[in-house]
Amino acid sequence: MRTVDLWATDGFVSIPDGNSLYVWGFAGAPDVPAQLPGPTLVIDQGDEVVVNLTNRLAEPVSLRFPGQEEVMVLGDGGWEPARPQDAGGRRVSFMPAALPGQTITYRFVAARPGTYLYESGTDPHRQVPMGLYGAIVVHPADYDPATNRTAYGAGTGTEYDREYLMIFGEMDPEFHRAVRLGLPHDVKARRPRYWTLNGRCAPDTLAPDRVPQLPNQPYGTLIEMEPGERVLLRYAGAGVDGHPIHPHGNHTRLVALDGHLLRNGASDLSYKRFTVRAGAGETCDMIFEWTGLEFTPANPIPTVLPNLRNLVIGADGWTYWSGSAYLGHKGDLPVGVTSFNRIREHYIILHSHSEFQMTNWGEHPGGIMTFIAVYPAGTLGPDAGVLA
Ligand SMILES: [Cu+2]
Repeated sequence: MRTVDLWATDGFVSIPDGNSLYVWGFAGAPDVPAQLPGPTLVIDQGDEVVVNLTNRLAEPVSLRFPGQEEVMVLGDGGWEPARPQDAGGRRVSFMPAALPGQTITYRFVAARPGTYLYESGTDPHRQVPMGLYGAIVVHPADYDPATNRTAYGAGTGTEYDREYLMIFGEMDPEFHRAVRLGLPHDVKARRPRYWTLNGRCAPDTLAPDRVPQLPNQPYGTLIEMEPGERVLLRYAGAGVDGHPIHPHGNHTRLVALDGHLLRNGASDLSYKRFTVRAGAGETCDMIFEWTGLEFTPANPIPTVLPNLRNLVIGADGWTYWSGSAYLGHKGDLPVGVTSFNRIREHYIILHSHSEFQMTNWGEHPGGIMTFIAVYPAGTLGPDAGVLA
């Protein structure tokens, strides 16, 4: 059995344009601000999970666990099925809720491997966009981080070398301000200005996990890999909008939707796509591969240098490029250009193909954008891309 303690509370998140935004969210400890997204629950298949939710907000809050089985709530007479709540002939909550200051206890069985969301089941049209969401990753029964990294079990074609979780959302500052001040707000007037990847807006997405300047946005999304590796990308749509996501460099192979393996008996139903839409409430699991075409300076195959305009060299005066098309080699950069390249790695962009979602209140680049960093073989180490 696994026991998880969550607190529904409030806090602020940082935006790279210098703004900060009032949010609601889940915290993993008492007396700390909400974090965005809530703590990621990494569970082993078959585990019985007990979640204690303490409500520090001024209105009822509940938790729902779409995709999980045997969801129960602890009542006066013991465990009972978690049912929607009605009052005065009106549905007031999809799940039994904790009143302000109270604690409620849920239980579920993580019967199936996959990527899932957890989120508020009370006034979800307000509480989820305010930030009351997080993700559940269920590793299959035979998963072993040292010897058997697989999303859905050995033999399902979902073996991988590294895994990364990406939760998409968006924020409307007027709505957040209205909630903070207790002002009325018309949900139909919703107008997001910020789009988030693990609660962060680019370029903060590139910063490591748990950096001090983002105390309430602990999860970075720089994807790190070596050429030839299989990288599992777990997308979860926690917002209201759809987020069409693609990495450059290669297609991704979609292996599961909403925690369901795309396989029928012996027939593999997975397929490759360039852009995969992470819709509201949906999750997608994909395998990404990039080989670098094995270009080396000794290789007689001619290669074309990347277009300098695509590498943000020029008027901006900075780049992530090593200066060489060959992984692990350094080339010349124009005079006056600053390079953020560390060890002659390559960077591949991954972003929302709704290009306005790549902005922070109209300013590009921002929003849902990150990089896949491909390091020269043998340089990355085994610890990158392990969800613990
Ligand atoms: Cu693109």
